Amino acid sequence: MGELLVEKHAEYIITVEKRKDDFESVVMEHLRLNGAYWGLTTLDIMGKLGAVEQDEVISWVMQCQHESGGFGGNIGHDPHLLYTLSAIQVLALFDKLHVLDIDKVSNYIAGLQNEDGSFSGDVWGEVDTRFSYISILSLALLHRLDKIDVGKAVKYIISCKNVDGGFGCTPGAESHAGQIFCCVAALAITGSLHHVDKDLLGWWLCERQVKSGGLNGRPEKLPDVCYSWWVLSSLIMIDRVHWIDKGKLVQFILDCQDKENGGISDRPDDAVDVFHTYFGVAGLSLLEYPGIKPIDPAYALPVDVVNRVMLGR
Ligand code: GRG
Ligand code: ZN
Repeated sequence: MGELLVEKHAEYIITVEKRKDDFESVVMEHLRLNGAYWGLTTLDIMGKLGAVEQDEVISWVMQCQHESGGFGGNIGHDPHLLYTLSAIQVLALFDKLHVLDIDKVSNYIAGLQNEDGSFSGDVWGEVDTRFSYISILSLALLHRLDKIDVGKAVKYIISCKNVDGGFGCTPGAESHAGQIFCCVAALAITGSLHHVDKDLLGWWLCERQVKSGGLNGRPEKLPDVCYSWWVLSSLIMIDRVHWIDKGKLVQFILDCQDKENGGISDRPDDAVDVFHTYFGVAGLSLLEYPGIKPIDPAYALPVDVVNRVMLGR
């Protein structure tokens, strides 16, 4: 059994944050605010957030805000819910939510709710249960859930439930672990988990574990470290995590580490990236791996940060 190479992963994340002109950074330019959330959350649960120049990050995050109140992926980019959530999460990590004009940001989010309770990701209108989760989580962190029709939002999410117990991106769309995470977490945050058939969904989710110990996102697909987040967090929220072999999943994640240069990949021997490094370390946190801070499966933030923001302690 190997071990989690905390120092190497921290160094990998910090250098990716700083490099601006290599291949990965160029490809990721338009998603930088997402990348910042994944990287910084990983550093925090590994106890390494102190290595980051906090003022620089916050000043850059605030420059990504658009006059509409929403955030773009980088300075000068168009606003979208995806980056707005990342901005809120990064500020929450640093205990800096007060720098936000809370009403302005929450009005932007609330303005994207549609008549049927669903949410569009931005002014262009794409509807997806990812955006329901993002809006609900963002407004919960800002203590502004009263700005939307939560009842209708929940009703829309339930209309995306399938006969296999899972959820898709829109009504009638196939169940996918990523979408299940979004729907289950949104229901958890709004206190609506009674709408989930826990045994049926738990069965579908635990069937995602394959021989190598890894999890896939749909039947017949390859295992991928990111499902250690999407599937595992969902199983925890519905109290069915004991239905998978935790030891084998820990081993699968550890086998996806780049032992030389740090970082975690989607499956053994592939190239590492910041996203899968988060999914691996956050997955290990959910599996109670020693030395890693607990992460909240619904808020996707360290439990101490969620307690500070939601309970004021
Ligand atoms: C704050 C944790 C957090 C999330 C923000 C963006 C978002 C909200 C949620 C995304 C949920 C989602 C749909 C995840 C799935 C991503 C993924 C691995 C898609 C790949 O799907 P396929 O079908 O790959 O291309 P497979 O693994 O099925 O071959
Ligand atoms: Zn993946």
